[in-house]
Amino acid sequence: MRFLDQAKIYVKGGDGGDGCVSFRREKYIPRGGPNGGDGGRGGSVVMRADDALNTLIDYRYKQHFRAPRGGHGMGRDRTGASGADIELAVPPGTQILDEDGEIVLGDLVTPGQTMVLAKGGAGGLGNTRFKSSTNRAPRRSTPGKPGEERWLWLRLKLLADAGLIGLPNAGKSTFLAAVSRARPKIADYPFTTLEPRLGTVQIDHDSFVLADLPGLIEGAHQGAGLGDRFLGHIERCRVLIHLVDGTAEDVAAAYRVVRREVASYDRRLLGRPELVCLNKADALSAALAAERAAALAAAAGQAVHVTSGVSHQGHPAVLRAAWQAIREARAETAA
Ligand SMILES: Nc1nc2c(ncn2[C@@H]2O[C@H](COP(=O)(O)OP(=O)(O)OP(=O)(O)O)[C@@H](O)[C@H]2O)c(=O)[nH]1
Ligand SMILES: [Mg+2]
Repeated sequence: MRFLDQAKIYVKGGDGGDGCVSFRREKYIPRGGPNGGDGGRGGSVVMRADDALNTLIDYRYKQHFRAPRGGHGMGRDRTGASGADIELAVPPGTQILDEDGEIVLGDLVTPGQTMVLAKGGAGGLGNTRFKSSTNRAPRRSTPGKPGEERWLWLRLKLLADAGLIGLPNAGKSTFLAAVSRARPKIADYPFTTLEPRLGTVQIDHDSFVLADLPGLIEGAHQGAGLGDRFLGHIERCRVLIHLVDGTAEDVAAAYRVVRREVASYDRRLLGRPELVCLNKADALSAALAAERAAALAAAAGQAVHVTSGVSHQGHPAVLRAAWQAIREARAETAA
């Protein structure tokens, strides 16, 4: 399994408008000269990197993009209108590959960067263009050129630095929404999140990519719930942020279920840096939060963060700790 980071799309530039055959018709001038205008150029399909986006998920639902055609030329030397370009927004870091997914045609790295995917066709020539000393009344014009068309693969190289794990309903999507511009679906029932979602988190002057993952239940490694479809994703995260719903009676048990599933999938994942959070603290009294945080810390064998996706309590501290751990993990991989 991989993140939703590739998509195949079809793009077509607009066809050019046709050139026009027309002659001047004026009173008292029996044979007016040619005045057919040129066709307008077709619109192009342009791709633009937009940092408000972080997945290619939109391109799973809409795959075909056609720019409008150019207007046809008209009499009285009027040129047809150009077709407007259409712009497709993708997250920075998107690569554009050929139809076979083998040749990289372009790389949109910085926000605002653009690339033309399919040029619109040139407009045809009107008969005015064919006037010559030997042919004063040409009946000739050319049709517009067809717009370029092709299939392309989009691939997003973005990998999640950190992943949110926990039981269903622990508040993972709420956490991601609170700390990034991502807008995952949030609802009060288990398995709201069916696909991983990525968000870019800004902390101080740094940023990292955080993945919201589907909830995990007992037996997940054998396929229960969304099962190992989900577990494969956490392999790609350098750091795990483990949210435990603080309103649950037994937070230690909730923590252990998730750890057991992670371990059954791949024991090596237990060695991943993990930040543990007692979440939904806003729904608890201070005393109860402290008591549950202590129980959770004992189960986790490390200090825990007390957090809330509602009040944002604890978020800066968790994000800073996550960034620190990501930096260390990156340094290790680089070494
Ligand atoms: N009081 C309180 N409620 C929260 C908090 N975070 C999430 N919730 C609520 O808990 C419910 C589940 O939240 P989600 O963010 O969808 O939980 P999730 O972990 O993404 O759930 P799945 O995607 O199903 O695994 C929603 O009704 C949220 O409004 C929090 O910090 N405090
Ligand atoms: Mg969710």
